[in-house]
Amino acid sequence: MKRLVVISNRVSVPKAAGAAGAQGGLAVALNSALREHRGIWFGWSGQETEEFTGHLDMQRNDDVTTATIDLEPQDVEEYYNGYANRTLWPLFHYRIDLTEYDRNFGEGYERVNERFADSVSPLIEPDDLVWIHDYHLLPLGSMLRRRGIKNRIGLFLHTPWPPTRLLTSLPFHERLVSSMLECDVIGFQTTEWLESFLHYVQKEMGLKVGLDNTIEYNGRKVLARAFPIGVDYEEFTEASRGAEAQEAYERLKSSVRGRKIMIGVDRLDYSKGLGERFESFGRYLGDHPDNAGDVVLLQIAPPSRGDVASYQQIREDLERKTGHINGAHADVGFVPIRYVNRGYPRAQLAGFYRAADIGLVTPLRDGMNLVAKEYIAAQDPENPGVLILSQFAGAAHQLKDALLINPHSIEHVSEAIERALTMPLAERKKRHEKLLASVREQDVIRWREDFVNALAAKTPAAASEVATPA
Ligand code: GDG
Repeated sequence: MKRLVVISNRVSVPKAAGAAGAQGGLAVALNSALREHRGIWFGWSGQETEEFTGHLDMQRNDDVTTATIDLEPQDVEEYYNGYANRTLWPLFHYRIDLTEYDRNFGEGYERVNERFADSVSPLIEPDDLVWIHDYHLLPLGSMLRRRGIKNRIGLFLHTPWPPTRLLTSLPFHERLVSSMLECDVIGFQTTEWLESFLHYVQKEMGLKVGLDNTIEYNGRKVLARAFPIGVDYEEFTEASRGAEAQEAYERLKSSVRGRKIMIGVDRLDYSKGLGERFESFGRYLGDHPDNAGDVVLLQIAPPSRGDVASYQQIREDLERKTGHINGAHADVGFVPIRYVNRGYPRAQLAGFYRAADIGLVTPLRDGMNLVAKEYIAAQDPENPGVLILSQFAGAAHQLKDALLINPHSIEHVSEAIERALTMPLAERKKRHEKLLASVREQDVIRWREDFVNALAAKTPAAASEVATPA
């Protein structure tokens, strides 16, 4: 079996055997792929150094080798806080109003990608499969090619791909996309983002796309395909039945004293539609004064990217909105929105999901959204809750039995809350059964097997013959 070299902005490994449950599904999936393929995971350590030295910190941990580099403060400012999170992230989430174009950001982004290429190329052996992740590293494949790397290279984008009309507002957009086309496989979360990408390469670059979704570029064929990411179904359902989850479940249930619970779990990010979500709940409370004391929204929102101004802004907005809605609808012994700016261990999160009658997942735009799938996986099939899901999340392509809503319409979301709260058990079970089948089938293991098989240029038939070691 070929060795796998995974490259992402940050590297996440289990601290010790058995600690995998504390991590996200993506880290779990990549770790298991790396163990199976005896691979290396390369990325930024998250640490800063005064002057870039290229020093590689190599560690072997639970059968996975990690290699990390430190970056200079200017790199972090221009590449990570700058081009990645102030230019590409908002643009890829259709927020052209928040997109900042600054030449220094672009230069920092290229510089750090070159630094990644310099540092990782000596680790790549001739037969290795190279798998690059996400919007931080779009041009890395081309930089590896310039260093003579002839291996199969894949790139997977975890975010949406924007419509051509938005993308063309990015200075040097064609250079960026051309650099991506040096990879052999380019993966997207859904066919929607894939189609946007194919539209761009055809209309803006005049390239030919075959019926098999291969793009002809410089005499080579590049496969572009959708590989919808999933959750680690086994791990998550098991966690949701464990003691830690049960304790969290009971703690939450007893704290609401018989009231219904809605849950939201999101990194504190403007793409997640938290402000609109709070307003929708405020509308529901206003429209149903008789039921207003009967339902609580638990919103878990660990802060992220706090160095970026738009993230400080959203935090302030949400504090104001929470205060406003709670002020209008709270009573002695009752507060409608519990807004919590901290993270919880995964097992506790699973218990909270299971305790919640409604999962409220209302991003304005999201590549996939794993929270929607985790909520489904954690439910009790005999008494499942209802998922209210934004039509603009990649997950909506798959989870069609959720209550799909337009998150911009507070009336629409408020009506969906009412519908979910009053949905009969039989309908809840029927919907959940279908949703669960889809979450179970399209899990994170399948995602990475499909991608790695495409990267290894195996046909789907051949891929299904590959046994997955336990
Ligand atoms: C990007 C794309 C795509 C959240 N709070 C806590 C916690 N989380 C975990 C959730 C979930 C993960 O973080 C968030 O994943 P999402 O998919 O919902 O969103 P992004 O972070 O924006 O992820 C997205 C994803 O990449 C994967 O490709 O689906 O579209 O934007 O797993 O559970 N985990 C713990 N405590 C928390 O408080 N332990």
